[in-house]
Amino acid sequence: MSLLIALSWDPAPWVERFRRLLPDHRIVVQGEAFDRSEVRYLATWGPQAGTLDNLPNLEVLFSLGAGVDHLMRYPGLPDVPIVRIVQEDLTTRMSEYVVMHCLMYLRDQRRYDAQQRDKVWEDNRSQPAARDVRVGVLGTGVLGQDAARKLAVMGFDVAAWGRTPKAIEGIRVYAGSAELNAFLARTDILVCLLPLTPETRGLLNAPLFRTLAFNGPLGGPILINCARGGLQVEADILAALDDGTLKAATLDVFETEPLPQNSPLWTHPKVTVSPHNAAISDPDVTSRTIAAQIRRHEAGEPLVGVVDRERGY
Ligand code: NDP
Ligand code: OXD
Repeated sequence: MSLLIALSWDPAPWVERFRRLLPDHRIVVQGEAFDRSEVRYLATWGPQAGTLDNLPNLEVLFSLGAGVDHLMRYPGLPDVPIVRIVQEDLTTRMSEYVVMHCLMYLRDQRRYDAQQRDKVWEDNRSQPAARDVRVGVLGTGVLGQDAARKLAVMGFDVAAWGRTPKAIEGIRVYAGSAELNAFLARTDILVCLLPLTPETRGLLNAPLFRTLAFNGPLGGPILINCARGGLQVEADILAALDDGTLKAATLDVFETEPLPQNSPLWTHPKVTVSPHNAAISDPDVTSRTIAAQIRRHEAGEPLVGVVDRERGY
């Protein structure tokens, strides 16, 4: 019985961990010779063409991340349960990223970074209170809910938007396209934690930016996208930053990754860039999570985090 590891990065740290955690399973790596009929499980990120083909006894396909858009676009995706990462470690990392960037904007940290570089001692601005800053979280799933709750703990005035209505204590929840504009109109900082699907592709575009609140205490709406680059239209973000529709943007994800050297986003003074690492899948925690799922599956218990293939997330 084999677990196949197929990654778009160095598999060695994962192989070593899985061999330790699953000594009764053969751990094989894409690119080496192995018997494809022995493969029962596949742990993958960004599989190349052919990786998922001809695995007649595959039982479960594990995404090494929370998102599964990298699998959904695979032609001829095997008809087995697709399981994504749902784990506290990843969720906590994402909420740290979201809270950190919201606080950076609240406290105008980019300005003080620049002032320090120029040895400028200047504090002549008013300091808005978190309670007066309306943060809107796109996504009421695992990551959206946790980020919304932690932002509320920091005192922000938080709302969230999802596909279906949900109750999140202390958070006003909007749902569906009918309530999107009302949600945007009360949003000073927009945080995107939606999956990339055919419905959400390109959602972060010029008309959406124009609907955001313009009367907030930060001097204009701010975008934080830590979900997927395919959700954003980068030309619209740049135009909105340049004409003042957006005050600033923090982007962890991009239409093309790695972000091309010639992208104007790298050097735009209103843009903060990070290299798609808002929430990594820590190898120790993630390999333990997947090994536990395999044990659960083999004991006849249900898998956690099974993706709805119809919805695509
Ligand atoms: P979940 O599946 O738990 O949540 C997805 C949320 O999006 C749900 O609230 C869902 O609504 C909502 N949603 C989906 N489609 C629509 C739509 N068309 N309109 C409105 N709402 C919609 O996902 P997670 O919270 O775990 O993760 C979210 C995404 O974050 C991942 O898909 C991944 O792309 C990204 N990510 C990025 C990382 C990074 O480092 N940059 C790390 C980890 C994840 P409903 O519940 O009503 O169906
Ligand atoms: C994920 C990611 O989906 O890291 O987990 O992007």
